Amino acid sequence: MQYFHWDIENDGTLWKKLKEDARHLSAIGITALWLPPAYKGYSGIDDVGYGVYDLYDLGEFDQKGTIRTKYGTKDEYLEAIKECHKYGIDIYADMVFNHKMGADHTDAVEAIKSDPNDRNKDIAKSETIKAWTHFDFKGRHDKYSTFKWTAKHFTGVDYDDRSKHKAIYRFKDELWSKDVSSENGNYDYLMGADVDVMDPEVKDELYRYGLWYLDFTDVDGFRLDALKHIDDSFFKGWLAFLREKTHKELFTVGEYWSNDIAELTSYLKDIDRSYSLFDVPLHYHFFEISNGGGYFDMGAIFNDTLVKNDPQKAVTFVENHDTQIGQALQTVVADWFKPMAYACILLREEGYPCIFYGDYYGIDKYKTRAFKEIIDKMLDIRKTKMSGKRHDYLDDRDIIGWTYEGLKDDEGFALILDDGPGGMKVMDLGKRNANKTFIDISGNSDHEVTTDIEGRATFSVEGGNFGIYVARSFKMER
Ligand SMILES: [Ca+2]
Ligand SMILES: [Ca+2]
Repeated sequence: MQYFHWDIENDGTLWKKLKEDARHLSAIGITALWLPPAYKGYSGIDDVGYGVYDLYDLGEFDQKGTIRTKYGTKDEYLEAIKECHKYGIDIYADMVFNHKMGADHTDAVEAIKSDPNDRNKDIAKSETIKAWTHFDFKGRHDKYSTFKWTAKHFTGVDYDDRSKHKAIYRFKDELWSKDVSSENGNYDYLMGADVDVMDPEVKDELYRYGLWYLDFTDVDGFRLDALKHIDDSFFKGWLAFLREKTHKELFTVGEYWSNDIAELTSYLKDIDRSYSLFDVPLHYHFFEISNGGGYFDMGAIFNDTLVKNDPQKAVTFVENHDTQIGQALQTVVADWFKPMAYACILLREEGYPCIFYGDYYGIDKYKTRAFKEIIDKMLDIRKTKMSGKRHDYLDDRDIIGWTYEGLKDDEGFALILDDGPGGMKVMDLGKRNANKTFIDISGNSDHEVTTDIEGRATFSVEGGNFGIYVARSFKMER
């Protein structure tokens, strides 16, 4: 589960809440949590965590007007992790290395403006600018690291404090990294002061930081931010180093925000498949179906997705803190389809599914719906009934479905999904399930379906709706 959304209250209680929630999360079947960036951001308690100021300040030092972060203090963070481990839940920390923000001073630097639409092109002569690139972290008093960031550790900025001019400035002695996304010519620059991850001093510091973080927090893996903007080779080396030093698996998933399966596949090749990626194309399918008025070809729902092409490296998700309502990449999956999208990631064995906090608990600020009840049911089915042979029926533009036959005493389940006007489908639950009665536990219908002597049955579904059929004897685990 991604254990945050963008608009969580900045009251510093998330780590405490997590500590109290750990037992429940474990009981419903959550095995790992992606937590938000835990370090101090430039906007203090308002910072979601992506506006990184000091990577070593996990809510411990009086910097940016606060000791705690949006989510709490360093001690509360460490306690929450400990409690999760007690219940067998792994923790993945969010690593934001692409940029830093809220420098303590400016540096005078020779810089050249890049064309915003083709950053390989210079559009002015070199000039001396005042760049916000000097970080000395006075409030931390050199605890954990004495490293001070200055202009030479960055490639560029988007503001000159001398002319008060906003533009994309590349430092004259630096070049944009080559192995980044080619969007806008070269997508090395995203925001803030762009960290030059290939600089030997920076590389040393970030390698040291990775070891420190693992030792200090005891996290089990990572979520890597903004990979389109960071040289392909960096994290491959960083993770290899940490895995070798710690002898741990360090499961890692990267955010490479692209809807193009070919781009994701080529990125995975470049990093020797050393970490997983979020299945962005699958998210876009969910978004399109939910806004498509039935016209999406449901039979093609998994085509050109990571979960189909490289399931072992696919982290599937329905929504995240960037796609949610009010955010930059807003591509909200509409409510009517959301449970169906969760069925697609939770009720198949391919991929590593990630539930969004905002979908599970709802987002108070926007009064969005909480899907806790139906997700809990699906998690139960995932744990107890997703076994045996699967029969796929991805063969129709509107109504699709699949069944699992189950193993031993279990009867498996059948799922039917429809983005169109409704109808029916014959599906096979296997001979082992002949002459059994199945009921819909989705809450959408009170249908009962009985299989024939071959284990087949006809399932019907209302327009734009779904059903999850389990044997009549099924009881929720809790
Ligand atoms: Ca960059
Ligand atoms: Ca359709």
